[in-house]
Amino acid sequence: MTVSFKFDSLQYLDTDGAVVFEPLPEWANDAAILIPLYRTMVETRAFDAKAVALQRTGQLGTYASSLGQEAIGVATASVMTADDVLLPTYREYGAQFWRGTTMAEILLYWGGDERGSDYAGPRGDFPISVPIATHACHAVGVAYAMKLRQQPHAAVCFVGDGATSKGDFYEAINAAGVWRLPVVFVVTNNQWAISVPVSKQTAAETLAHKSVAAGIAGRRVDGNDCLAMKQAATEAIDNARNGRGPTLLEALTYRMSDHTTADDASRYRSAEEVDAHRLQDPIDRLRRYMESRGLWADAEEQELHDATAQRVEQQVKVYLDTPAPAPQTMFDHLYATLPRAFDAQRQAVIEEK
Ligand SMILES: Cc1ncc(C[n+]2csc(CCOP(=O)(O)OP(=O)(O)O)c2C)c(N)n1
Ligand SMILES: [Mg+2]
Repeated sequence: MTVSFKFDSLQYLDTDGAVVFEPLPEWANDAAILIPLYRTMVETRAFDAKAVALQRTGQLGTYASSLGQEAIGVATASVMTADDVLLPTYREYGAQFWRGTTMAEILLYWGGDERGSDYAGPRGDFPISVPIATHACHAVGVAYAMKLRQQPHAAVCFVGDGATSKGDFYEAINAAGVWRLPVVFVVTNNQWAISVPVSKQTAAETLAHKSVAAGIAGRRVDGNDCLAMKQAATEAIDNARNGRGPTLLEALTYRMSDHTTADDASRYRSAEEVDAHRLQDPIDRLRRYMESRGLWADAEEQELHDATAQRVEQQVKVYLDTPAPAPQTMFDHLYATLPRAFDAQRQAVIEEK
């Protein structure tokens, strides 16, 4: 017996920003909705370029770029309330900026300063999870607490395509399904897990198919189409908040950058492949769409770029002007009470100064 499931991908805009699927959501003509989305994507990209430059000039430890993936985080976060909880990976700055985490905090984080994970803004949000997929289980815990407290909130957990191969991910979607938890797993399918392409990662037809075995809703969306991304996230988060269960939302995109500044992607993929994906750029697509509707023009574009450059510089200054933490603070957040075995090490670090 053969059983098959089909997951279409939601898409409204083609690569020129022309509408290919209707009806559009009502808000798709509303400049007050679209411009902040566009602005945050542009800011995220400007930040990204600056962060890479800081790393290349020895002013940042390492950095994972979100180039080309900006729509996913920004559009999803735009649907969240302050009481929802974000559990990000290391490539979701767009979502974090939308929610109030600052560029300076992200720079501190990649500069190796723990204070960069102590967000002044969204206090309930989780820090960046570099361990792959472990935070999917934390998202289940967060959502379980929301359900227990009968709160109409959602936990939103971002993972990569590679993360969906981890046991933590399967355990998380299984538990989310059986307990019908208010959680959305946004799978950022950027086609690569460092040097491993999705085709070598799974035999599943799509990553959305993984929802079937967990008994949860599955959806695919063009993650470089900001409108489609916002609409799909709206439905998934609304379902979570209103007791209609979890969703696995597979957002299709492409990792335009190296995996991190410690990687050289030209060793395992061709320039032609990367170039082909430039056409899909989420920022260009939304801009062309807004221009075609008379919602955006060159003068506003220039103004935004100037303001963004200033903002990024100001945040870089905050980062560079922050005195480095004392070396012994590396022990501060390891345990509630530091085990005795670490006392000597901590003391040695203090004395070495
Ligand atoms: C538990 C764990 N195992 C291995 C790694 C090393 N590692 C860092 S990133 C990565 C690939 C992740 O790929 P994906 O989930 O697709 O996310 P992307 O980097 O593409 O955003 C791996 C294996 C890690 N950080 N954590
Ligand atoms: Mg990936």
